[in-house]
Amino acid sequence: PQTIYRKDYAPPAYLVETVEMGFDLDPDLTRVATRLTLSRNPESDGKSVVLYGDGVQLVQLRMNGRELTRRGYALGNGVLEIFNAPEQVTLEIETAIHPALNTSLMGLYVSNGNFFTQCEAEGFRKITFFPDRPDVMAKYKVMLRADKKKYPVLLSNGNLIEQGDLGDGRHYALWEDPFKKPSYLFALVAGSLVCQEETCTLKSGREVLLQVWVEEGNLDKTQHAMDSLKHSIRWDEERYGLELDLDRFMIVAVGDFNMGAMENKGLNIFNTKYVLANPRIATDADYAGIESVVAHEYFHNWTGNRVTCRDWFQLSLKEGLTVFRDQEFSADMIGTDSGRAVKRIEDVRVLRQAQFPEDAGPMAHPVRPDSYVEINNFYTVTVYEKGAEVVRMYQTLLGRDGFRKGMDLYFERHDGHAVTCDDFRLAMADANGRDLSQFELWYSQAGTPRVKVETAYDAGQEAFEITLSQSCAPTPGQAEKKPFHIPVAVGLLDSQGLDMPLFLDGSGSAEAFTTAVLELTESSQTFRFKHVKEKPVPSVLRNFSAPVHLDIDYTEAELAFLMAHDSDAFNRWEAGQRLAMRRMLALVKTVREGGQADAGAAGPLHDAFRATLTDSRLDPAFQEFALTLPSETVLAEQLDVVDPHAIHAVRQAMRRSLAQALRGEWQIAYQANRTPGEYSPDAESAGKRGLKNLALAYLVELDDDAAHRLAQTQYDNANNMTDRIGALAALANSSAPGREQALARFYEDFEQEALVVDKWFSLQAMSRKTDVAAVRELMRHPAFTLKNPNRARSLIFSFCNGNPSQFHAADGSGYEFWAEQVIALNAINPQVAARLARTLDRWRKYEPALQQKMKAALQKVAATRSLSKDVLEVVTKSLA
Ligand code: DPP
Ligand code: ZN
Repeated sequence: PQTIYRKDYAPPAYLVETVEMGFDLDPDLTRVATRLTLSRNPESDGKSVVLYGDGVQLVQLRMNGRELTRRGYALGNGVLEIFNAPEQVTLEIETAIHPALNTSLMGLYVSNGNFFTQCEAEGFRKITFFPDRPDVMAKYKVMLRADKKKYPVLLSNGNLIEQGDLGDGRHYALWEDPFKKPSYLFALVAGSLVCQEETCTLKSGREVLLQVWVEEGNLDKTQHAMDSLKHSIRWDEERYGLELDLDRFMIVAVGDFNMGAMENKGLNIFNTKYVLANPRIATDADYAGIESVVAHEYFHNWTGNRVTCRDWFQLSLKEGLTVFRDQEFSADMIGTDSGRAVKRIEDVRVLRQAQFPEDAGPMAHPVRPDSYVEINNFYTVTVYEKGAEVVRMYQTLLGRDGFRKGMDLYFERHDGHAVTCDDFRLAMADANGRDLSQFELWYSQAGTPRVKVETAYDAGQEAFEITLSQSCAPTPGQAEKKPFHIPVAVGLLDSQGLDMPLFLDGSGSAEAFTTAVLELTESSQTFRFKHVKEKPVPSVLRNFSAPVHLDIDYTEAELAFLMAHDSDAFNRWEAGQRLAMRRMLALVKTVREGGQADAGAAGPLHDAFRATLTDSRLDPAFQEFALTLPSETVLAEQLDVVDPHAIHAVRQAMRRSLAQALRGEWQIAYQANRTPGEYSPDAESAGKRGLKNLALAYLVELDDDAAHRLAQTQYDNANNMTDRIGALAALANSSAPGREQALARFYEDFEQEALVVDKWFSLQAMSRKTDVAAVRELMRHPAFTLKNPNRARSLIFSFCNGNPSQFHAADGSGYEFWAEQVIALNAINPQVAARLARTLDRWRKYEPALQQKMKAALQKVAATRSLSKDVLEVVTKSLA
């Protein structure tokens, strides 16, 4: 397959002004008539109209009123080219497609009898031939025609202009989108759906209609999504002065969806997972996920839709920025300082768990990639989450007000246009009179930089020096890296644990502050603080001010001190993680050398954890995170050679020793954090449930009668899904007598709720008791299917990515299973298959015996015939 390079970008030869489409919807054969008006692009000297089509049958093609025969155009490899076209062109294109056979879930497809579309990134070309690239923006008018009984609801982007009967049992609806948009934001929905609707008054006084569309029977699960939408609208007005520009905003839930959701103009289409919630079926995490995804897609209306990407290499322009915006929104929705910190910890955990490994592996790519084979493979944690960190760094460097000025200038300059990451950076720089040219390296260099910290205190001079040195390991195609522009937020603690006033030498500011943002721009730089009355304990990279690895030598006593006193909650958490990590890595070494995973000697860690667990001033949500050990994946990242069994054994031993040593404290925390009464998903109650369920999970590590009873009682009495699933997960990991019965009962109780059945599969897939054979058995369950992405993810992905000790079975059976599933999924849905293919991309990091078996599995997939370019790109790069 062909590699596409960023450097080859050329503007399109023709621009599209208007698009009129007529759909005759039928699951077996849908006819699409498209009428385009195009004109030559003054920015190009090309004279060919270039259209893309993927798997669509061309029925007829007319140019300026005349039918074009095969002599008038060339068609091959999904490209239709009309040579030497006139200045102004009207094209009439008729295509035929087969929605019911479309299992890729890209383009127009059928889910549970209803029609849906997904056009990002290049799905529109599965509907008709079109200049399907984001820098071609046009106004759309869309006529939908379908059987009235089967498809009573007909939706598309923008405003409903007209609807009526066609007489033959069919009806129609005509939609018009007043805004120019790229084709990836096109959407239609047709089917039997119902909606919750509300009106909302915008800041300007304009009234808008908000709708959440779902299948019948789900109207009791839409309120939270609706509330989240209203909160998002309000927040974007207040924080960024951005108002909803449409009269109607629709969200539609669909059970078969490749991703989380999609920001089609005025008609967002969502995975049901990010819409449907009530206390019976949704956990606290589900509620939070819905709130953030609803916000994310809504925020795209400005950052993505009004200002869009020039080409797909710029994907992070909209995604990094919009993730940053949804992160800030969620933090504001919690509202408290400790809530904000907890949200930050959560986001950094995701970054370390998923993005740091990506950045260190064979698929590593810059936030703005230079090349791709399949763009769908670049909807990554690097583009999204690291991209959001890059946007956050502007705010850290420029301040909140400076960042807002940059946003205002960005919209002033680029509203209605398709632009690049450089345009965003320049808006930030120009609005603040700053030179941000070095900052560009965050977009062009892959890899996680490493910042090393060295300090020196001079009591005589009352001076404290911090020397920061940066480096970045090679990544594919990038052997040498230039120094990044890294904001490092620093505080100094005195012996009482209080923040010292900071006087940074050369900063020119006489004002005392307690956190300084040091700007590291060279390989190595020394920063000097004056008037430092005693030797401080430095708190470095506060609030995780840059997406880097931080190498800093602390004693265990210093870590315990920071954990107890740092005013920066993020670094309090970080200190605890470092303390635990240090112990665990030492134990892994012992185990690798043939010793026992005896965690008994972890005295200082126990003391520190005990202090956190019993400190009643702390926010329970913070306690939960602080008392959770670094994950097996995060541990693996710290090692040169990964032995997943040693890591698992150590983490388990550590959990058991913490359970044992703090048994009484866990029991007290369990009782103290009950949330009796009616369920509410608010952050405070959710935090308590989180800590309570963590206490339960630790206690169940003891696997004794008392713990079993506790879990069983919680299961029996639960009035919400968070408590129910918390208890079930605890039981599933134990040898409790009620384990099997609880699992069976859970299924019976929730058989009708697809999202809960997903949880049931997922929980078993990740149970330490589930091996490859048990997963194969679960695949034979009547409720299992590979065709539904959520279901495939719930069992297959959960096992391969979320159950390392079983997946990495010494005999390689996990890898064989993985290869089989990648191959099976490849034939159904390449995008989902390619995601699963990523599971083994870090195979070179494992111990030799496992490495060989992983490589064989990868080679097996690579040698499969009719591999999609999605999967081919992943396995080829993994083996390279
Ligand atoms: N553009 C979508 C999103 O991230 C991806 N399907 O919101
Ligand atoms: Zn997005």
